Amino acid sequence: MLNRRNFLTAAIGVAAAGTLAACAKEDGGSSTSSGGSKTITLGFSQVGSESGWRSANTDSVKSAAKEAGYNLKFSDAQQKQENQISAIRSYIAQKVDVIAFSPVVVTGWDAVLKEAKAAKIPVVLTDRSVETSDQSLYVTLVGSDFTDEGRRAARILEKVLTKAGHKGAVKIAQLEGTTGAAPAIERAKGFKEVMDADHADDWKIVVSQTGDFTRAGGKQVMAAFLQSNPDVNVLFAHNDDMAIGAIQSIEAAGKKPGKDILIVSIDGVKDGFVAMSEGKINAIVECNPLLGPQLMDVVKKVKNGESVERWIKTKEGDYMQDQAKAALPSRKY
Ligand code: GYE
Repeated sequence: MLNRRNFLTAAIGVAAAGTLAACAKEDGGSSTSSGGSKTITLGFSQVGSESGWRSANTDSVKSAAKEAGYNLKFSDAQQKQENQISAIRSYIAQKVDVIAFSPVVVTGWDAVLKEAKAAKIPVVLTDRSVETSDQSLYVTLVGSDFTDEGRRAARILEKVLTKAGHKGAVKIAQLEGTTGAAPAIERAKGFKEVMDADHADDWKIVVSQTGDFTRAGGKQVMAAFLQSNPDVNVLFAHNDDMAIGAIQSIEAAGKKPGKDILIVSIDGVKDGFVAMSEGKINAIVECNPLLGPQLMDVVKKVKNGESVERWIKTKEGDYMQDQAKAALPSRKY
């Protein structure tokens, strides 16, 4: 049911979609490039602007579209599924060539994706996946393997514990990403898989809650964790921004992040590397947000009717604290 707040947000979404439609006229949706071939119009619905990762991803998409000479229609859904649905509907109405979007949550997309299919507009998922029984509703996913990132986080925590000379029970607090989002579900799954297989006796997730992938969320939830579970000695945060927020609460509680509470997070944004070089985050599993160039490539292929792989994965690495200072200057996001 729509409560008043959601209704207002939905109304704003519709208004935004209307503006998009108006812009489409202005920037000429079906212009022709100098070479005579029709310019590709791409409608892109972004999740929001919740994290450093997301800002880097948005910049990458916009600059790659510009570089490729596409007509990009971009909208920010402010982490609201209903805003994404209205944006996609507006792209269908504008008859864009290809729709790409990074779905805020995994479920609830079938109806709008069927509308895109009926309009013969191919859909490319970027960054996050959806759950659907009809695989024909999207062409491909360009993005990371989040389950593997969760596994890598557990493996790197093994190294962090060894390095810190940690003895005794490992009491883990987990800051989850947005509830129902692919990276939150799959990172938790991958981490737990390694934990259950190899650390059933010594590791335990004592508290776990969503911080919505934001700094404010991480700060607030960590403060509550420290009240309810003052004995946690490890934090696994599903992204750097939540870890950075949590660090503020850990310090406010008179504890040392990176020492009293060992911290592993995912993303590898610049501020994460800064916190790591200051000794406050112990290790980071990289998740690459620079998906723009790969996305533009796929969009062109899809537009030309070429076949593409079902899942185009991104390459990424893992970093320990002692690598942070050296890696920092060359970080691109
Ligand atoms: O890790 C987080 C962002 O979907 C991979 O979303 C992305 C995640 C990323 O908000 O920082």
